[in-house]
Amino acid sequence: MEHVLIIVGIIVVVAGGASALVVPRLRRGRPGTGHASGQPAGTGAGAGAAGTITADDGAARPPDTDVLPPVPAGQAAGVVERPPPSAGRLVRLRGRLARSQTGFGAVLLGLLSGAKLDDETWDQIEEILITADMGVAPARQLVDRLRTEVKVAGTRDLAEVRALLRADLIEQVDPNLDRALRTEPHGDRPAVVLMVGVNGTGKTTTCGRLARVLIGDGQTVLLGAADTFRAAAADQLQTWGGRVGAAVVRADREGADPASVAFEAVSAGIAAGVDTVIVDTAGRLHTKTGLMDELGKIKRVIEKRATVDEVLLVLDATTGQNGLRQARVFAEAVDVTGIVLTKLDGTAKGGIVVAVQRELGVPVKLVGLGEGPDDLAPFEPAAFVDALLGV
Ligand SMILES: Nc1nc2c(ncn2[C@@H]2O[C@H](COP(=O)(O)OP(=O)(O)O)[C@@H](O)[C@H]2O)c(=O)[nH]1
Ligand SMILES: [Mg+2]
Repeated sequence: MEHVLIIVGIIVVVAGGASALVVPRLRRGRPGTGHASGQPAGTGAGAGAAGTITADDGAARPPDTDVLPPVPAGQAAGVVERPPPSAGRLVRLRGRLARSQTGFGAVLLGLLSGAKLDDETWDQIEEILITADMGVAPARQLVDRLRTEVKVAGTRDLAEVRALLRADLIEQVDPNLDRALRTEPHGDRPAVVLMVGVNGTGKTTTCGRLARVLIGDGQTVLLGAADTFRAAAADQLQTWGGRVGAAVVRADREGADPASVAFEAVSAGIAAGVDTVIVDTAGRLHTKTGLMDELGKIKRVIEKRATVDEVLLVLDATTGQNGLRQARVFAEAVDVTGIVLTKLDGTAKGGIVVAVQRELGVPVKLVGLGEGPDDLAPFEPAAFVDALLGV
């Protein structure tokens, strides 16, 4: 019989030096002052030491897994960085979006305030919106409305048409959706966030960056590496954990049962008293049915110990219609509670925000605007539209 070793690594750095901690109560216990963000992991003085916590808090194991007690990871820790708070990030990062939307706002506004605004021009405006992946129906709706508004206002003044366009775009993005991330613990149970999506969309990166956001905002976080398909995926998550001071629960080999790892991660999170457990998953598309079954199982197994508060679907904004098709498949298999739209820095297709929200009836909660550790931002409709328009 194969045994699955769950390795629990925890990296805790205390102010001014390094210290190992065994079975800590982490809640509200911040991982120390750390070091300035931007310093590369694994360099410099004051590196943290790795300790261990036990994932075995006496709870019954799920019947279909065979999990040995955790063993000390003993891995070397890098320098723990202190990420900046997440508030206002989208505003700071909007240059990334504006760069990728080359001409979108300028072309639209040029047409709207240009010499002639006839049927052909309105068709062009609609086409630009469709080309930005907004979707045909929302683009038509926006154009119909804007057309009426421009007529009623009786103006072609650039500032005025810009204000009308901005308001209509914000409405399409829907400022009333609840985009709050549910990451607050429930009494002595941590909040649980499940990250899903196909390979390469940015799940593992988002797990790490979200951990940074939460830790920067004062929470404690544990990461679960339930992508057991490739050992490199767990290593990647562990690197993120090491940088921000989040414990990581992982299997010791490729192909281990992902649901077991998820279960152990949540159990370890409860034992350690962290605020939030973030579980990374695999996204091999060629085994679609298997993948969906696996995600369902991961969720059910976690629910033996805690509530899954968020199922975040990570979508690559550059994949357009293909991404939308993926989203549909995932939404049928798991209750997606929020969308993370990555790689918005590399596309002129910002309209995908509108299309995917319509498709799934679920809000975009986070956006990725680069590959850097702090390039994940809470989504804000007005700041997003301003960036699209190149304000
Ligand atoms: N430009 C850009 N690259 C990103 C973004 N998010 C993730 N990536 C990159 O996408 C690649 C795949 O990310 P990864 O997290 O490993 O995807 P996973 O397979 O879903 O876990 C990595 O090279 C990331 O750096 C983003 O917002 N912008
Ligand atoms: Mg991954």
